[in-house]
Amino acid sequence: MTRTSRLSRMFRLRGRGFVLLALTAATTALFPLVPSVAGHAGHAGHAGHAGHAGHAAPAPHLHSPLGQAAPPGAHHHGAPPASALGPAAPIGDPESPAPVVDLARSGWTATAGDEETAAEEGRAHLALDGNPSTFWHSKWSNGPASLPHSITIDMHRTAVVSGLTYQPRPTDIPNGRIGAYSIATSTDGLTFGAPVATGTWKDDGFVKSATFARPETARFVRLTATSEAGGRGPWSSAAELHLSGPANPAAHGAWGRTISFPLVPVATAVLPNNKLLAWSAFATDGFGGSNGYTQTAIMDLTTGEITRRRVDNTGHDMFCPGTAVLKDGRVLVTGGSNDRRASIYDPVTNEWTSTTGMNIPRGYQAMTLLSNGDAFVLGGSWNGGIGGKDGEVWSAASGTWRRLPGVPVKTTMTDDPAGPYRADNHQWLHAISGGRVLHLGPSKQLNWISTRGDGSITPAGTRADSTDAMNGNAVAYDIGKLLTLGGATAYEKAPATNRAYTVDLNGGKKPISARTGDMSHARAFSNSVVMPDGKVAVFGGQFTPVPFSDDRSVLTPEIWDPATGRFTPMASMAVPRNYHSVANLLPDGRIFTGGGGLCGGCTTNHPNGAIFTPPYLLNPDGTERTRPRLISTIPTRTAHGARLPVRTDTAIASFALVRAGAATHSTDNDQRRVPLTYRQTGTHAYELAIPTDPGVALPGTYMLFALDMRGVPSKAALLTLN
Ligand SMILES: [Cu+2]
Repeated sequence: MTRTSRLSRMFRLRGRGFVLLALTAATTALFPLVPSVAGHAGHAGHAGHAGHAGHAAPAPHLHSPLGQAAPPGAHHHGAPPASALGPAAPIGDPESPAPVVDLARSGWTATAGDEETAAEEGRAHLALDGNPSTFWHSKWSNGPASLPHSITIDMHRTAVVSGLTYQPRPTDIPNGRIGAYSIATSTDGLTFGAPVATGTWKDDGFVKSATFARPETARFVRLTATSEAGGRGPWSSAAELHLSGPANPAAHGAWGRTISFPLVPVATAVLPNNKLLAWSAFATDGFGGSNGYTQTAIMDLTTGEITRRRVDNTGHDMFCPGTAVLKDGRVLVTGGSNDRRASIYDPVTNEWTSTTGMNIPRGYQAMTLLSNGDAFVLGGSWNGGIGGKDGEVWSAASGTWRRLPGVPVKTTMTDDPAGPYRADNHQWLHAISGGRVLHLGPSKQLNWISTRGDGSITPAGTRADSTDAMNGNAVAYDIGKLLTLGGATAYEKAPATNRAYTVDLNGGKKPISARTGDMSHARAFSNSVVMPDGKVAVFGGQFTPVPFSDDRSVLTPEIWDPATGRFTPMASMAVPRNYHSVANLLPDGRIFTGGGGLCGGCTTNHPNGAIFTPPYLLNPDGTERTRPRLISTIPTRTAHGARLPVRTDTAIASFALVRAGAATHSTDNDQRRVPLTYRQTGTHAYELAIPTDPGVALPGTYMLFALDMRGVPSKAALLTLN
């Protein structure tokens, strides 16, 4: 039984009274999640308006409490909470957290008061088929049926429902977009109560939502359209309809408030001093040309303070770069808008310096650190000319680049219809022993790469039945084990997949690939993050990837469990995170998501972020679970093969190192999880074995987590493994 169905059964048994009680409790309980709130009392007003992120403050210092979960109803910005009696909220606020979870649609059916079946296929069930290209349409041929039109969902089980989302038909033809609407529910399909939501949706192609005046226990939900959004005719249509119910923090996690950033965080890296480095391009909200400077921002994860800074001294516009966390915790950034440049950020001195430029100019290339501390780069025809973006290696010792004529980019490319310009972008690279690398996508062909001498590349099979999966994700969730998910056969305008695969390198010569459970939602441009317990969380993305568009955004995160191979939906996101968005595991076990856009005056710029608290940290009432603590001082530096003594305040079931991530363009070749072997040396005293192989524990910045018997992680100790 899935968590969702267990939850709905719980609500079914206990009824509405329980839900209201739970929501009220959560309102007060969610606030104490973050100790920094009190310290920022003077900025309470600011935090309350963090959702108005479109107006990025030019001030260099912004204060935003971290991980602060908003209470249910906070998205109404002062209006009564959704559970209060009173007029229904017309539309949910798209910039703030919705404490809801998408209800699984399996077994659902739909009927309509009328539907077109002659001139086109417009039956009601097409609003539930998961394909936004097909849609329910009211009868229009041979004399159209007149407004109003209604469509009724039968869930075939009783559930607590608190909202509906409506996805209009594809934007090429707008006919039938619903304008004025009302929603009513029923337990028997015959008697429908007074409307639980009414309002008027805008005449555009974006996904719409309606929050009910109160959660309703129901089996049937009826959406009635009383006008066409553009007044074009007496029609109604719906590509997809979803229902949502109140989220249970212990099952679905919780979202903090939207945090304003002084730029669109297009690229991010987790730093060893508990800070998050973010940057955009020469501009905070747009890109173009090769301007020789970059807008950066550093978020202090302890205080929430965000410091903006324009970096000029490296002559490097670092938009659309390659990134690698170096063995000493510095961050190497290559190419992008200034396509040969290479820059290094040092978190100790807080300074950027230049290293030697690459031999081959690149933008949208892939990078990874190697087990020997050098860095490997491949691909990148987005800038500096198309094609020939063969491999090269940066030497940590000399700071110079060496071409690898034996590693041509060609065999790593996808079959993108746009050719090499798009086909050699964003490779998934996983460094292993001996300076070697597994290239495992997004092309369906996998390859072993050696970086010795002139280098070499040899085929390593395919990802089971996977197609090319450009702008999908690859995540190293265990030693020699990766999860790949999502992506599309082309960089843009091709349907994304909901399929996911495991790639296991532990078997010997060829990686073993297998299909695992499907995501509930097909997506590309998403970001995925491995958590200390080995589960993988995926955020954002679009059903069909289109740069600088939020059409068909997937707002439901999902968490994959390696033990079951299943994905579980999480609490809905408030802000779409698509092209140019990021996600990173933070040292406190929460997850940062942010960015999207960077398109100047467009409507899809998201100069903000939000922090997701995974279920493992939360009680059902939204309060934080008791976390194990590392009580001994952990050295900030350690070596391969070292034995690390650790004392904790409670019994520990497992320890894991998670390498600091560096994300951009749906790619993070830096993050990897390395579970540790250990022996117990006393009561709550342990000795951890740091792996001897730098191909297993790639040098760099790591977060050390201890997980208790219930799977609750400690806050991490940050250390550099070199
Ligand atoms: Cu880009």
